[in-house]
Amino acid sequence: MEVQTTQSVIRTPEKFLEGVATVIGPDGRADASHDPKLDRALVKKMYVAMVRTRVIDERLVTLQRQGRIGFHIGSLGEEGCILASAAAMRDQDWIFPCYREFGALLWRGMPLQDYVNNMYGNANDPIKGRQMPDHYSGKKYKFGSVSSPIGTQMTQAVGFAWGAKIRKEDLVTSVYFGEGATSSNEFHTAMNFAGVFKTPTVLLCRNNGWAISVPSEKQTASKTFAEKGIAYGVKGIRCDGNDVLAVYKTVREAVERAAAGGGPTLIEMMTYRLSGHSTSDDPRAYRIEDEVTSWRKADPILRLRKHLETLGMITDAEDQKIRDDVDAELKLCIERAEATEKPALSTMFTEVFKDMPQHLQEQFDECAAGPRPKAQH
Ligand SMILES: Cc1ncc(C[n+]2csc(CCOP(=O)(O)OP(=O)(O)O)c2C)c(N)n1
Repeated sequence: MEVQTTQSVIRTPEKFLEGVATVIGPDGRADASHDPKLDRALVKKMYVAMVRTRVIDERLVTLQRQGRIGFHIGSLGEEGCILASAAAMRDQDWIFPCYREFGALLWRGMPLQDYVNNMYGNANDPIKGRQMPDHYSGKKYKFGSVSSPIGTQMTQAVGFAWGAKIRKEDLVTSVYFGEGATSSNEFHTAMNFAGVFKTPTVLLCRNNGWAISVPSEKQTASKTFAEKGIAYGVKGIRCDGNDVLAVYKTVREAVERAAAGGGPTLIEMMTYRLSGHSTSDDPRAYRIEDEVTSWRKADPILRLRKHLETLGMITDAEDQKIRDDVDAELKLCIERAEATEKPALSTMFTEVFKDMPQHLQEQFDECAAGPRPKAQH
């Protein structure tokens, strides 16, 4: 059956990226005048991480469709801007995620098994199933917590950076959000605070064209999202979000500026959400397939692969091995996660307060006693 969409304007990559500076050209070669000349091992590491993220993402969607996990929200098509920006942060810096950034958390060192446990909410889930799948966090990895209400992470990242500045720590924070989140109160609060207090923060707006069913041109009357920085005295820059070298360069410069006392930067990373919003969404109801097809050709993984080819740094066999390796590792993680018991009932009450308050103690006791006997009628 033909599905009627609500979309009227198709944004091809050419249209969407008009005037945005890129580094990797269509032939895969880096523009010498903008090439950040990164260590080749780092470029390869980013590629491997992007492919791993893609393979994991696709498998998690399958698991959700099979009813083995309840939900997944992924980063299909956005791996370039997510991984390159995470790679551009220094080890001591903190990252505050939106919800599509599991690739950044793995980049920071969280073992894949821990992430898979989070998807199952089992007893080994670092947050013990207290949240939905894909609501990860990782203090150990200097990685904030995913929170469902749009935009909350922005004020957290700015506040955290302000605290670090007061304590004179050499620390920068970055925060991810979609262009839809620029319509939230939190965006304006965070931008104003960051501008006034010159916090060392890099605000990473993933402009992926859509906020669920709302196209980005209906999100604002501004010409760009980056220019929103002007009103707050915050530097705003756009970059090609599917060009790993362009993202790395832009973010790294912003990190260095922030660390040197130059204040915050708002970076609009132009990219595209190739999948539905989440596994709960069917984008065929609101967007035209031709748009998606045009963006498949601008896939950040294909783009970086072409660049690696020009450097003689990848072969088909090697590429296949990266995919096979993550596939095998993932299979094992899933097997283990499925064999792990659910968290104990008591975990609903523990680890929140140092001393459990009386009202929670009463609820805990009631829960532990099991179901109440049925009332007699
Ligand atoms: C305060 C609040 N309002 C609405 C929602 C429902 N919601 C979840 S994601 C989303 C769209 C966000 O789009 P965008 O910020 O562009 O990020 P993207 O999903 O494209 O990465 C909405 C409206 C929510 N989670 N929180």
